[in-house]
Amino acid sequence: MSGGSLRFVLGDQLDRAIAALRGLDAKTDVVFLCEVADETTYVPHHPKKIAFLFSAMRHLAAELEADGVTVDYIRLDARGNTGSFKGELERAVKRHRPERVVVTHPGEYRVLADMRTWSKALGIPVEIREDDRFFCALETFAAWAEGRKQLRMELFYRDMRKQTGYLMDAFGEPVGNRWNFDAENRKPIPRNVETPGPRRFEPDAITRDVLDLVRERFEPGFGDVEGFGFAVTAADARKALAHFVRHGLARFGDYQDAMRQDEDFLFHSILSHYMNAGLLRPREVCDAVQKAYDKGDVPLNAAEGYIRQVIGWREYVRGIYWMRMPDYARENRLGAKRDLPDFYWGTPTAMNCLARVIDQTRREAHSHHIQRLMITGNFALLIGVEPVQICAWYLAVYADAYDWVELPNTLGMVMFADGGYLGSKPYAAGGNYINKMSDFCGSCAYDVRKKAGPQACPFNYLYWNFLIENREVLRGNQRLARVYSTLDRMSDDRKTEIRQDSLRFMAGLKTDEAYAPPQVQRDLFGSVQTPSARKRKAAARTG
Ligand code: DLZ
Ligand code: SF4
Repeated sequence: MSGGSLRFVLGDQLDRAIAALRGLDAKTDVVFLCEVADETTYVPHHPKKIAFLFSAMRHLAAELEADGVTVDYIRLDARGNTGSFKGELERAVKRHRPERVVVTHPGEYRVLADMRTWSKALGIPVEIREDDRFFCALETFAAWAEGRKQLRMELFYRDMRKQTGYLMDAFGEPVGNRWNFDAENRKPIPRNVETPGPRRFEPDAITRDVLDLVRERFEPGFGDVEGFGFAVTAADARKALAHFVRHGLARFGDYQDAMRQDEDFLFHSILSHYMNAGLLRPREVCDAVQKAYDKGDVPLNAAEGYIRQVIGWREYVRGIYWMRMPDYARENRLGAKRDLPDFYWGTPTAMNCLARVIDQTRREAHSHHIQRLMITGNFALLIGVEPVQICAWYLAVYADAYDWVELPNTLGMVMFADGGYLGSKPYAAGGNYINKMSDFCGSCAYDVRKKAGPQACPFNYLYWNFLIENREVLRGNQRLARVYSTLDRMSDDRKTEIRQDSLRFMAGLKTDEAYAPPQVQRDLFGSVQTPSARKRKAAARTG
């Protein structure tokens, strides 16, 4: 090529209109994509997530080639694959001798830190373009946040509604005269409701090749590629969007917080992995939802609830991530240090809610926000799992997880490890909440109505134990004032009982080295160590 630009597209930037491809000159430029071992192993990603990304990458490459664009695509098993973005880029630059490299701002801090070294290493300019798939530019978010004592998602969201015009009337007021219909979105799901499930797609030849590779290289892992049915092209992702808008959206609002043990998806859209990888633009998703509302096909609480997730929460966590990194990844204000229990990686647990949600995660590389926040997240919060370990778990097991979205959601929202920067109170809950929102408790070995003793639902005493253990940090939180007054009124005997039940329960949570679950420790730049490796290193240092 010599002279043109090398356009480097990462695995979660699979959008024909991505910034790095803009102004592409098909005569002189080469588009570059690479499958690299580092990205597949820095956390032990779910095999379906790896298969999804590799297949979508290969499909994008094929589409571009069919349009006459020169594509240099490095497969994971290509000879000489160095296993890293930087190594592969260096080899590509030697092959093509471009004048410059053009990339889009990545979704993870560790990749940005690496990217900033590329120009020097390669001896040519590396242009890092803003990722404009988002509604709110990072600079705009920083300007919005500046000078505010406390950030509030709701205020950011209102500004985004005004800016985008979604669900706004001709007078600049929110449609329905209210900004937020969340209070109407917490209905328990009635029995015998028919749910649509996500649209699934039969693997084509490209996907079948990828599935073979993933089976060989990444199984056994947490989950497998059996039943793989994700869309892997923008065209199919659009069909999945249309399917959701037609069959799921109308009831998404009412039941978005509900959980059912025999239903994996209820009325959720299962579109986040498409949006986060670049197959769907958030704007086209919101446009489709707005259109369905305008046509009278879906109620306002459904349209508003959905649009809020996309233009509000999703953009808000991204803004916080980039404003607060790299320090954010190290936050641990509650001083939590317990190892993640083995059952997160699939060993049995008698707690039915956790067993079901983890099993679904293993099968589908997906669970919905309340399953993540109030089951797996709530439990990790209550027993005090070290934030870096639970963050790595979420990053690994969910097909839609990248650091920009996973870290604030897990470290901030779930673990309250940022001291309330992202959310104003910890989302701690006992068994009552889970029982109200699901049908898990009916088939559980524990009794959700019992508060104490070996048969009692562990969430019931762990909830109070969490408040006792973190009293110093949390007692001043206004939103916890009522629960702390209740705790203060409890007899000493009752508090002792709570402590004893909790200690007994936690002593039984084994973290068995012999099983060697792929637990991970991630340092600032993303290198990962299993606990066994950590312990071996520590032993080597002391011995
Ligand atoms: C998650 C992932 C995986 C598993 N593999 C690759 C890969 O081989 N090549 C690639 O370009 N991207 C991959 N990704 C997505 C990257 O991890 C993601 O682009 C960065 O973390 C930046 O968000
Ligand atoms: Fe979960 Fe407790 Fe209900 Fe069992 S009884 S499913 S542990 S909330």
